[in-house]
Amino acid sequence: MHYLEQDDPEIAELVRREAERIETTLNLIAAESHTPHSVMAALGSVFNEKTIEGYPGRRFHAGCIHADAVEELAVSRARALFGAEYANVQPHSGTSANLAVYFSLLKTADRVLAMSLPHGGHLSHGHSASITSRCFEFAHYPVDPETERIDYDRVRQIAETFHPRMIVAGASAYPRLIDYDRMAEIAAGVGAYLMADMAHIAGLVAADVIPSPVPRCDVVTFTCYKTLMGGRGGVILAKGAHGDSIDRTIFPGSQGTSPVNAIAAKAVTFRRAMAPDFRRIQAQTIANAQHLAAGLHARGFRIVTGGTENHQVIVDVGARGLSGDLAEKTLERVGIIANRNTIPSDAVTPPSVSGVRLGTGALAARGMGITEMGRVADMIAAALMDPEDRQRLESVASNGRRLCAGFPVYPGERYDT
Ligand code: DSN
Repeated sequence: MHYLEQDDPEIAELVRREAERIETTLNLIAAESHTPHSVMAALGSVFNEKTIEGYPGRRFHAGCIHADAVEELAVSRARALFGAEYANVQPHSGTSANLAVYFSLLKTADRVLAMSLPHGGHLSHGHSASITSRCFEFAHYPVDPETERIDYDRVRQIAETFHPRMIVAGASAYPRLIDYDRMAEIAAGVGAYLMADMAHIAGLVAADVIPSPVPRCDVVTFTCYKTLMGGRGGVILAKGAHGDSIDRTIFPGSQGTSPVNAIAAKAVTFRRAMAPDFRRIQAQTIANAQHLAAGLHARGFRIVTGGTENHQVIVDVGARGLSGDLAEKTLERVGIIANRNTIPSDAVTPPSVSGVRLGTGALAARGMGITEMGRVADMIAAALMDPEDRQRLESVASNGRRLCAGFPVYPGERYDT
């Protein structure tokens, strides 16, 4: 902060304000967590300066001796953490990783079957707004309209008529476990590759508190900054046989140099994910989500799928006469940060959606447990009771600030100059 203040006081001030925002609000964004100092240190290190096209031992620039060691550590730790034959730690993001997988294993215009976006899938799984849909022919499987869970018989049925070359298992808004055994059987039955996008649940998988897709899939992609609590960026895990092709598709196929500071941060993230404390946080994340879901249900909210088995709770605020948009804005007014989300029954398209997606990774990372989830459920219920009741909203906001003060994210003087 000292150097930033000298060179750019405006950005320094924004960093301080963002740190204050993080400290004083309850982060329920399912795609975020809090990043430890060690990961931040790697991200802000001199490795930012290094250009490293290629792979360790076969670079297109000199001076890579330490960068090579960083990448080798990141790769070996990723493989050990997830039990994978192959890892590529260079993807800039989850979407870059997914694109690289499609272009490695498929030919342009090949067919892919993935989960529908409004039912929980992701843009990079072939949504019409994504470049992925222009390069490959996607079909999408829905969830069951009653249970709101994946209907594996329906997935099989679609696969048998669509004949995909690849099936994607994975979601950005799905609070239930995915049965990778069944997905693998379906993929094998139609001769398709099985890819899992475990971006949201990578921390839970690393800690072994939910089943891993790695043993049953040809390829698994993920990002490091959600439940995994790391820096930004993507990773690809795969069976060894796909390694050469994926390497070539990442570099030189779709990326130039990869940021060594981000790769170093990934290495630190994987090491931290092997520690007992990390496992405790991940187990707490799920316990918190289940407690929050039960608490909101008890306060009259309909929870999509009736509960959760991971870090996500998807609330049907439409059933209470609210739009997801209004709920998101009202919660932000009281310092509860979440995002509006489609729910399976939504007939409308974003931004007018009737769900709110809550994730408990960040609250568990700052030390909150089930007692605090009861208080958070109370606050959400009170805030959403009447978004026009300014007095009530102020009282909820002040409860939230008190709760945050007891669970500092970044204790100490870190943001002083
Ligand atoms: N995949 C997006 C989300 O789930 O919010 C961003 O990471």
